Amino acid sequence: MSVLETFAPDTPPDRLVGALDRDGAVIIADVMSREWRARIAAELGPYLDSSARGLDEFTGTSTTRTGALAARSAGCRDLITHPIVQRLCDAVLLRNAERYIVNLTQAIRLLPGQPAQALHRDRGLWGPYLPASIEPQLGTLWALTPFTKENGATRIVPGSQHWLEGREPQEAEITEAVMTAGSVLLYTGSVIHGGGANRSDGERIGINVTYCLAWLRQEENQYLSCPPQIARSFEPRLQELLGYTMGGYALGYYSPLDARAGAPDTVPPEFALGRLPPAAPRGTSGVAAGFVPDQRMNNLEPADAQ
Ligand SMILES: O=C(O)CCC(=O)C(=O)O
Repeated sequence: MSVLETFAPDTPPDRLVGALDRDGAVIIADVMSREWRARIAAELGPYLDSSARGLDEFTGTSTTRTGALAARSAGCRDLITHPIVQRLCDAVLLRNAERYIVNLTQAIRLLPGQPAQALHRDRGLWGPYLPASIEPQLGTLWALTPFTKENGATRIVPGSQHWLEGREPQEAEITEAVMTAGSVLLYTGSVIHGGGANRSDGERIGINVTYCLAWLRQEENQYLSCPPQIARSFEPRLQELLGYTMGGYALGYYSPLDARAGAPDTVPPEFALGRLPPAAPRGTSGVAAGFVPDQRMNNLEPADAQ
């Protein structure tokens, strides 16, 4: 019988990382307060109500999915930057990249009658091209409602991130991420999992925020879901996580269309938010990760780039 470990929020990060490396998933109980959950529920309520059901079996014909959570909910912004999650993303994702970024933000609401989703690995998103040794993603699923066996708690196959492609789980190898409201399930992009069946008469709502290596394409296009005019008011760490920073040397620069003659034409994304990257104080030529987009950048006020 397979099980998933549940930890208290004050568990030393090394223990959480150890369990994540072993099982591919962990639950941290009761991280989000009742007030925090109520705030998110109030902020997202109108969007959840207007979101259409999925069009196919995988997305769920009795499931609604609502994105753009960074733009739509301050409560979700605090989930995205949560220190425990950052610590685990550091441990798992910085093994294969200089940075990681938000891959998607999605409120997943399983309505009564939603059948179990096909088991899958999220890394399939990027096709078969990544070597098995590279873990591309760490996902979080925050329980806005309790997750129970009856209402569709996520099904997980602990340890399956180490399996060879093609091995199918036996029923005894599958467990459910049963957790209280306010808890969070963390799971890697390589572990086999899927939404459970909602056999209850209530809704199961999870806030799914996943993070990927900064050199991969994001599943949810954050520059469209959360464009610069919205992202510019966010704290710098959140802006970086959404992708408004260089992903590595030369990765992610842009050219402001209205730059003046003589001004630099290749600048880091922070310029679109009206600021310089932290690693490039005025008077120096480098930006984050050492990229020198254009020596003349020092002549450009960030405000010019809007
Ligand atoms: O809702 C869940 O429990 C998991 C959903 C999922 O894995 C997916 O949609 O890819």
